[in-house]
Amino acid sequence: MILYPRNLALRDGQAPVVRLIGVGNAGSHIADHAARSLGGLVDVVAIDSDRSSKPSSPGVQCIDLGPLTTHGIGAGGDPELALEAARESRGDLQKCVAGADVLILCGGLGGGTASATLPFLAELARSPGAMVAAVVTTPFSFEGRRRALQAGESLKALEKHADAVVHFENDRMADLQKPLNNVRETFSECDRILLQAVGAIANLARGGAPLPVSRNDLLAVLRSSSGGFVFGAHRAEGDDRAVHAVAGALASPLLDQGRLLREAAKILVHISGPGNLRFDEVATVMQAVSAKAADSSLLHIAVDISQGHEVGVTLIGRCGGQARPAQATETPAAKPGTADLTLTAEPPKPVVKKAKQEDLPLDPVSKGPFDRSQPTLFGKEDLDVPTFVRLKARK
Ligand SMILES: Nc1nc2c(ncn2[C@@H]2O[C@H](COP(=O)(O)OP(=O)(O)OP(=O)(O)O)[C@@H](O)[C@H]2O)c(=O)[nH]1
Ligand SMILES: [Mg+2]
Repeated sequence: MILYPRNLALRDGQAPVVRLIGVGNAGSHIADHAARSLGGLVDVVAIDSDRSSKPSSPGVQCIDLGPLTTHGIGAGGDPELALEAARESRGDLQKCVAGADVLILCGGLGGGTASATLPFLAELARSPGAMVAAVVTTPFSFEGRRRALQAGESLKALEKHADAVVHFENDRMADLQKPLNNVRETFSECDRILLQAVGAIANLARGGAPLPVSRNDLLAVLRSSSGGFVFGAHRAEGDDRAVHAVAGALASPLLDQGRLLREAAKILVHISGPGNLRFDEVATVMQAVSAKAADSSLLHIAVDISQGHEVGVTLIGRCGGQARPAQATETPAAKPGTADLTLTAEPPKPVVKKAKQEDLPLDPVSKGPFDRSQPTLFGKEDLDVPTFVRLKARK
């Protein structure tokens, strides 16, 4: 039996309020796309300390984070500064989490704004009692050790405050792309995967008819923190739409041709389709998933009648005990589309063998929870502190 500490019961007869909050540049980007693709079915909010990264979609409510602290130009990779900005905007953030039954918080960890604000928001959401799921990325290894550490600290704090944390490694997602893809294609493919996951969780949390997934089931799949998150989604229309949709979802590189489903203790299967979705199509999907899953795997099914002509299949699961090491640099290079692509639910354990930072005789400056991060020093300048902050500091 699973016990849930939070009251997840809905007010009688009311649809759940699902709110997606994107934080920082990457989070605002996701919010922008989600507002278009989720078609107003969920509230979408973007929060950033950088006014230049505002989403263009009219369906997004935008909140400027800490305008007095950051002057609207971002936190420049500094989570301490971003935390001050979040504290300054505490009232706005409190209003932002109020009244939601389910909050989906997303952003890229490793910089300042999202790293500091996402755990702050998750903690604020505790008192109204909303279910809080975070969908985050951790930095590419080429972004340096400091960002990896900042992301690791933030991930730990998120795991403390959120009900579920789904963690995608940027390295891992980039490994899935064709090596010859240009940078823009690689990024937009990473964003597409993230958006699919965020959209699927939002749709599942919203419920649906005729067969909604209970949020306890959703939480049971999302929250088990021991293993990796596995995910696949596909849509198809026309003849054999159910066959093609489930085949596409099972072929998702994030499921390694469905192999990882066999290691998942719990799998959530969400099938969406138009009003003429047939019972035999649902059965076809479930049979195809069952054939790839272990006999002991617990399948949760949700069926949602939606607009349009397509049948959509989304698979979400957790692998028990198969989590790959968090640092991609510590493992052999993955072959696109064929490697062990389980996305870890564990915080990264940054061990960078090559990085050697000499100690310089500088005055120690407290960085709070990020005290253990290694600065990138050149002369007496910390290059991780953005130029505008360094210049201001010298005035
Ligand atoms: N997948 C993906 N990851 C991104 C993208 N942009 C940024 N990231 C990741 O997100 C991390 C944080 O970057 P931002 O979102 O720009 O940072 P922020 O939260 O706005 O923080 P500050 O700008 O430092 O205040 C980066 O280190 C990247 O790893 C993107 O377009 N796609
Ligand atoms: Mg930013």
